[in-house]
Amino acid sequence: MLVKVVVLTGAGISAESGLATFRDADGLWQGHHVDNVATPEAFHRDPATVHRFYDDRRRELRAVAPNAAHLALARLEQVLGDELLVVTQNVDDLHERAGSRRVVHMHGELLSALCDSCQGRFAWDDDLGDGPACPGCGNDTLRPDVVWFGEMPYDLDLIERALVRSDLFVAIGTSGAVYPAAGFVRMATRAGAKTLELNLDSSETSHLFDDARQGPAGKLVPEWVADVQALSR
Ligand code: BV8
Ligand code: ZN
Repeated sequence: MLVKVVVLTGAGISAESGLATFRDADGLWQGHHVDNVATPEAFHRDPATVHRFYDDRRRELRAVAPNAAHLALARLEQVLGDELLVVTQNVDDLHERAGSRRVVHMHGELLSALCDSCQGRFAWDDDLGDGPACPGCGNDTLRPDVVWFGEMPYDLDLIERALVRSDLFVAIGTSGAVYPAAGFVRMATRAGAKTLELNLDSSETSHLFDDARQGPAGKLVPEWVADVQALSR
């Protein structure tokens, strides 16, 4: 019998690919204060600094590859099909590059640009700092298509529908510090789902999970996927 699984991922799943996390010692928030690079106010106040922050991350993304954790989740999708949904807080495209198709980027994507004039969204893998013209309306009002603090995350209805009908909720590589994502474990528990956390060290929400395993995602996720595969044979 196939179980309905929702997997939430955070920066920790991409750490072993060489992408910085946010809160770890050498994390993204160390070099930049959140309020200067990840809020709409910061973008209106100083767009050049915000563009540089995201243009640098977009360039770094080209130089890295999915790791064993991303690849294991893509294999799990082969087994569970539509019964698996990956909800990521990450703006990188490593889940898709690993072969996952059923991925929701609740905080947006680095490889997408959003126009502040026509609200058009365009696949984008180049810098935005030099004010390129919007392919839709021609205005130079393109911004990174990411969800900043104070902005509404994407696809919350779809995510909440999947959570309330889930049998199993798994959080991988996330500190549980940012809402509404950090609240999903409570939503899943209320819906009667089993909950599992796979994280390098304890998070702000570890105590809310039925089972919390600590270690690198590149080791824990393939082990967990192998267990699920064995169960569903
Ligand atoms: C909103 C995109 C209205 C940009 C991001 C309730 C209470 C308190 C505050 C709030 C609240 N509700 C809303 C707020 C405000 C705010 C918020 O949560 N503030 C926090 C700081 C207190 N939330 C918002 O503003 C959100 N919008 O609320 O809109 C609304 C209200 C109600 C309902 C709906 C909407 C929007 C938040 C999104 C902001 N944008 N990213 C960008 O990427 O630049 S957030 C960004 O930071 C990430 O996307 C992610 O969400 C977060 C970072 O967290 P993690 O991914 O978990 O990364 P972190 O570094 O923290 O942790 C890494 C973990 O991995 C660690 O635990 C580490 O141990 C582990 N790890 C490391 N290496 C490994 C590993 N694990 C395994 N293997 C390894 N190798
Ligand atoms: Zn436009």
